[in-house]
Amino acid sequence: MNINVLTLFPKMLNSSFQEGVVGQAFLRGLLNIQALNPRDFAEDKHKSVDDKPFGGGDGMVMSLDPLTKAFSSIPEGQRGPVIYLTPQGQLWTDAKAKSYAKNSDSITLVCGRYGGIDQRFINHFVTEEISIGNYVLSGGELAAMVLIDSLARYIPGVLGNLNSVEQESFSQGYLEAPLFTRPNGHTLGTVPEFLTSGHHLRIEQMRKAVGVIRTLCLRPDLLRLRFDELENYRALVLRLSNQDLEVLGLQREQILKLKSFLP
Ligand code: 6GU
Repeated sequence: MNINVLTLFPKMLNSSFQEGVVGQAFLRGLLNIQALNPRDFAEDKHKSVDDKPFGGGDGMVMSLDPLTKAFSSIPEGQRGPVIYLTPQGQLWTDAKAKSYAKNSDSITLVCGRYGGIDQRFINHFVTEEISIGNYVLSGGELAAMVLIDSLARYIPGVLGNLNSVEQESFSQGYLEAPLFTRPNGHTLGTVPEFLTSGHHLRIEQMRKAVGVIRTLCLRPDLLRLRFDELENYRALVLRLSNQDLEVLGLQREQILKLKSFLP
């Protein structure tokens, strides 16, 4: 996948493709990230990229020409959907990440700075406006990095095992069970008994049960599950010892009260 990023601060993106899973994808050529700086396309002697808004008001606006020239320097066949990162956009989701990764060979991310960009650029070139959450960032770069990271995980070959994406919270509609590693016995607690039973079917069933109940407690908005299934999982979790419940971060009282919940 080709990702073009229009940004006044291209160096900000470096950390996102020099480290970790995205960095590996970049090195292996699965992901090609290209930053374009409107400043390199400014034609006046001060290389200015912003101006006062018509009609007055606080702050500056990114100028139309440097941005448009930077964008036009991307060959037409390599632009793909054009996403403008702005707090006014629709919320980014894992479903959108999956859809872009699957359907687009190229995408272009436009990072705003100052008060925003000239509306005419949006009208003519932008296909979707995206926000990453209900807070304001000083520019779109951090949001672009969030998009790149979440997209990259859905590019075939980026994660060693595609199952590990599919098995995550947002894909399956419930959170994962807590994880533990050696040592088993520790002053901070003992690993739940079912995880050390060696019985793979029981482990998978209990992990799902714990994950579902945990979702109901922590993020009921994420849960996608039939009500009867849910009742089965609750019963399984209630059979755990108090010690196991505690180390899993669950409380019997709270699980019992979940009774009235309907998804
Ligand atoms: Cl995409 N941009 C900016 N500037 N602020 C944000 C955002 C984006 N998403 C949440 N806050």
